[in-house]
Amino acid sequence: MARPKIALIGAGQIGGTLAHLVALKELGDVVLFDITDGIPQGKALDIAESGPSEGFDAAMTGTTDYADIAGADVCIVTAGVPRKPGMSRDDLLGINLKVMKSVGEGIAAHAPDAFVICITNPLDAMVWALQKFSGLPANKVCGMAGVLDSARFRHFLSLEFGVSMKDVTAFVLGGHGDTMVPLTRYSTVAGIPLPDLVQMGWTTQDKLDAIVQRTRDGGAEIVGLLKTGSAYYAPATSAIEMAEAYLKDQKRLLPCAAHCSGEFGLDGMYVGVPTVIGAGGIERIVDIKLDKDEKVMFDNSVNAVKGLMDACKGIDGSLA
Ligand code: A3D
Repeated sequence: MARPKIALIGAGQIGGTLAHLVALKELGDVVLFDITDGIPQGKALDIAESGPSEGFDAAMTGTTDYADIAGADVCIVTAGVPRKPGMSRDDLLGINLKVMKSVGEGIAAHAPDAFVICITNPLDAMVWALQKFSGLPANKVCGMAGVLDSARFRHFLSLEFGVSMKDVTAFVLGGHGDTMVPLTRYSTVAGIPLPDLVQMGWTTQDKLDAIVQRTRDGGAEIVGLLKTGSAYYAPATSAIEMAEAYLKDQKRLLPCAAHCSGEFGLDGMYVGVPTVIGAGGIERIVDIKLDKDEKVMFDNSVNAVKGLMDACKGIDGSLA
């Protein structure tokens, strides 16, 4: 059977890291696409030359021609610009919306059957626009954010509790921005919910609140340290987890930006929700019950995403 074909649209920091991970995990052959000639070809050749040492045979191609992504099984989109210190994700909207238009048209023309994972920020509005521009089925287009935000939350919690990250599960829902919603009630250590761990004296409510806030600020913390761009190792790993769930039909239950039509009382918009990812793409949205406080936070986040969607409609009339 032929190896799966994985197209990476955008060969910058995340795109290059994605290509390396695909190769190391032998998930399939890679086509790295970018508008800047030389970068995708150079990164593809560099990674291919690590094959003999690592022992992988995945083919690596770099290109500036959309025709080369033909028939891709998965497309991961990072094309656009990242933020710099002092910028919010929302500041990227105007420029990245135009990028989503060209990327959507390229995918529609050459890889209409692909499972598409968008990473470009501001995430929830960009994945919504990308789905509209591409015309692909909504269950085949999703956004990566919740896996990363939850991984950051899990990392901070494992440090606080002194336990393996493997035993910490966490859910961060809502839009990928300052209003994201880390759900402490649905986050656990080996099944023990965080509020119970506070009662058991494993941590204090103040410390937990600080971890929640650090999770919300997780992207900005890295931007502040790097100064020249945003995070790329953990974002790439998170998207690979989603791609692998699709390619191997794993039915993973992962939070991601998915098209809600009825779930969580939403209609026709993308926001971070728990989903099941398998060979059918986003096979299910898990409509968990939110309590009063969680609902207030989730609605606040949804409203922030709606504001960005309205801004997109103002820029590009075809989205209205
Ligand atoms: P960067 O290293 O700048 O790579 C972006 C690449 O996109 C560059 O190589 C550009 O040449 C290329 N590009 C620009 N326009 C186009 C186009 N029209 N078609 C094809 N390629 C194009 O950025 P990065 O890889 O660090 O980040 C990429 C995106 O991911 C940014 O928008 C970030 O804000 C976003 N991001 C999202 C998360 C989430 O959790 C959602 C996390 C980190 C970064």
